[in-house]
Amino acid sequence: WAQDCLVSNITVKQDFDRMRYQGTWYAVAKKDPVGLFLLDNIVANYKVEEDGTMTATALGRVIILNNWEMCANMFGTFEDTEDPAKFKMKYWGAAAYLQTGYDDHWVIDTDYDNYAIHYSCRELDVDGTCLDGYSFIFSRHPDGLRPEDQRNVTEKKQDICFLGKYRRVAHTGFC
Ligand code: ODT
Repeated sequence: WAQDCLVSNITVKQDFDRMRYQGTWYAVAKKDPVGLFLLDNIVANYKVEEDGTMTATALGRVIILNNWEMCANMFGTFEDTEDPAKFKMKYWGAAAYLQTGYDDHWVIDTDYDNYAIHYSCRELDVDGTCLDGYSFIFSRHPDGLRPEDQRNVTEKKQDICFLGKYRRVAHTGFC
């Protein structure tokens, strides 16, 4: 079986349950996009609003204007699509000089209690593979993934064609 790496063939979490996904997730690894933004100390907090809309906040260390280091306070609202695990994320920062954008936000896999694999392709290549994308590996535990989840996470990194492209995300208490 050879992987074709077509974005349209990437599978996401079946019957994604946004209620169970709520709460705090610590980024333990990240595949960066072009124009890298969040560096480390990245923590996301998801919530389902009373009308059912999923929203999130994220904190993370960033460097803006070339050498100003700060903790970015980011907000996102999620638009539903026909697939419950695929969203469009509109995001912005607490301050005007932070990044804004509109990205795909797919939940590739999660067990809700320990790990999650996020995926976003920003730019499709002409052949249908991802030209520019990013991905977060999240854990419910600030010290990282449980050993029993690592195999599955590695498998999923391969499924989304990002295996070998991740870096570890440090948590030093900066944010
Ligand atoms: O860091 C990068 O290089 C790309 C990521 C930029 C998007 C950051 C915006 C976060 C908005 C708040 C939402 C929180 C949910 C986060 C989950 C994962 C990815 C953003």
